[in-house]
Amino acid sequence: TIILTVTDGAYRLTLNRPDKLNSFNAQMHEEVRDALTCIERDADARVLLITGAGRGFCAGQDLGDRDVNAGPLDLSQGPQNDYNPLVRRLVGLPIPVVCAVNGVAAGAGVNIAAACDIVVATASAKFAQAFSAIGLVPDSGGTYMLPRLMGQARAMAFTLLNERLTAEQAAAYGLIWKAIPDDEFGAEVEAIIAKLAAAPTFGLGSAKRAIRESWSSDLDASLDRERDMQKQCGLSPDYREGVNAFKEKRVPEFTGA
Ligand code: LHQ
Repeated sequence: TIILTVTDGAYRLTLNRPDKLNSFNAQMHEEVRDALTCIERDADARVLLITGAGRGFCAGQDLGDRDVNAGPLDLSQGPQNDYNPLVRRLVGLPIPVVCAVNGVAAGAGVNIAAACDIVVATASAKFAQAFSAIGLVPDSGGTYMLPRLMGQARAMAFTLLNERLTAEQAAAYGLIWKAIPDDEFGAEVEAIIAKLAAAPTFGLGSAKRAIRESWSSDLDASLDRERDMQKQCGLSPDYREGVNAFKEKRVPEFTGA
């Protein structure tokens, strides 16, 4: 239900249930878990790309895999066992996570994308919060990420009205980084991945963590964190390489360390 490849430290994870718009069932959660374990253990990992096969990115939970008429369901199990750990692991990965929204994203599919560090979408992609249409609250971090990314007015209307956003709107609202014309999408995603795979990964991972942690701290704590991280980054081989390459007017050769 997924395809995982790696070349030169660039991991590509493709959600692969295209006939169900890559919605999550138990099997897909298990395979994604295993993939993340593999990436977390790889000290040479430089970047992770998440995308979907076919015309959709991810339609959230597979609504076909539960019998809602068979008695009361405990819906906390999905977040507890599957979606919450997934979001925490994406946010916690010490490498950039790029989400290439290749088509429609709905429900948890939107919020998993919103948990990634750089999100691009094909111009034809659509975003739907979907949860409100079936009486649920946004999960997978949606109630946290959406107001922070889009502002509360947009997050509320997006959630409560369940209107579909175009990729252009999503970019204008700050939900994603940018919308890319469909015929340029593959090439531009590859260019982003190539750039990040050759980047000073330790510094990028530190910057990711600093920005993420700023959400729950004040200016003083952020300044202190930057100071401490700068100390660590300043000891990294890639810092030396970056400065030397700049002075020597050549392209740096970063190792990620
Ligand atoms: C699907 C799905 C789907 C199965 C499209 N499941 N088949 C966490 C914890 C606990 C419990 C519950 O949930 C969660 C997290 C969540 O994510 S809840 C929210 C779940 N997702 C949704 O409610 C989205 C439902 N889907 C839609 O609203 C639409 O399908 C979207 C907006 C994604 C796409 O619309 P269209 O482009 O018009 O495509 P479509 O509706 O025709 O769908 C294409 C096929 O994909 C279709 O199958 P079929 O056999 O008729 O071709 C759909 O049934 C299937 N599909 N989403 N979530």
